[in-house]
Amino acid sequence: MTNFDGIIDILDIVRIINQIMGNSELNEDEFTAADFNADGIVDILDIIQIVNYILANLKKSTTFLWLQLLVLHIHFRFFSI
Ligand SMILES: [Ca+2]
Repeated sequence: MTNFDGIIDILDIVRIINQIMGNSELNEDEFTAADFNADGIVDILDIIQIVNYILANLKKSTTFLWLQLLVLHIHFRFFSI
């Protein structure tokens, strides 16, 4: 489970996105933590599951709205032609 600072939050997602986009590298422990579904790959599916995990713990807040925008952005970035 993502545990860069002991809390799963937006910063973890940003770091994973940077890893996927090739902007930064996760170390071995971070990679293991980021591989949320434990399939040996850190990708968009892990981000979606992490976001869902966060949303399960957050309902109404500005963070929730921020995450919705982030998810829309991710979908556009990865799934648009
Ligand atoms: Ca994975």
